[in-house]
Amino acid sequence: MGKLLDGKVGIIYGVANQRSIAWAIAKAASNEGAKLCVTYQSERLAQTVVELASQLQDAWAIQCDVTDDAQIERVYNAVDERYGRLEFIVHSVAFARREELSGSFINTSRDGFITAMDVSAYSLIAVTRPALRLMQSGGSVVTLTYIGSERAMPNYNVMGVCKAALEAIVRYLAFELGERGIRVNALSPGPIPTLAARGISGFTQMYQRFREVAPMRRNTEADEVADAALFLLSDMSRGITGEIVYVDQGFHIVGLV
Ligand code: NAD
Ligand code: IMJ
Repeated sequence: MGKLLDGKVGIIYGVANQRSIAWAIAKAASNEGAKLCVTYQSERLAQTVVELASQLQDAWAIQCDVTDDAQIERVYNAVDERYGRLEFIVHSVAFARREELSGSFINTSRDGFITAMDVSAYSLIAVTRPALRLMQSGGSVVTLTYIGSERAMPNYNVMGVCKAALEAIVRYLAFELGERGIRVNALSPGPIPTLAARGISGFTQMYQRFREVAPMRRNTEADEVADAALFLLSDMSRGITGEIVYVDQGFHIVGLV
């Protein structure tokens, strides 16, 4: 009793390993009493993610490539069968071809643009629409964005454009789903050394620079992103929708970096 997400049913998209922001959110949500379905992109990740999910109370893992509507439908059918309802969704998914994330933005290919947009922006619509039938008592949808959506940053390139689209999608979904009691928000963390960040050219340098210029003079931790997610997923944030919440040690307010 008294837990933030007691008895709520949620789906978390985008667990790849123990470093994933989605995994930090899964752990935090589970500790607050949520029943969870965590999803992973491909068979290659199955063993890791099934093993991670087994560490949680009342959680199971299922494969879902968010570019495939049939796989998304399968996830909701499984949730329907098990619980018959859904209270929240966490969308923590992004992908662009590696060659689009270095070098000149002007060389972004048509194909690379479409792929990145499909996986990283459109998928929020794709996973929200079929969830509506299960969200009869309202709900909360949370996605993950990055400040590269509003500021031009080295190497972020097409992903910056995708995050700008994603943030606009958050507002349009919030606008439309508000009357059903469904809220839609985004978290915008500072750089965290996950699979999606390590190995990116210049990441280590900018990770270190971040700590020098952010008002709080330290890096962002996945656990503090997860705690902010708990707020957005719970009734504590019942008056908030269409919002972008920065979990970045104040980095976004600084003018001189
Ligand atoms: P991560 O690599 O652990 O997570 C990204 C996830 O996207 C992976 O689980 C991957 O399997 C999944 N994915 C990619 N293509 C997919 C597809 N077609 N179908 C289903 N899943 C797919 O890295 P992360 O840092 O935890 O990233 C999670 C989210 O956080 C992303 O949206 C990312 O843009 C955002 N974010 C990350 C940082 C950071 O510095 N790490 C900062 C701000 C925002
Ligand atoms: C990613 C690229 C360039 C600069 C970057 C990042 N900075 C940060 C990230 C400064 C913090 C991480 N980030 C916020 C992302 O959204 C990453 C998305 C991403 C990462 C990869 C790496 C592997 C790959 N494709 C990817 N697609 C999206 O092949």
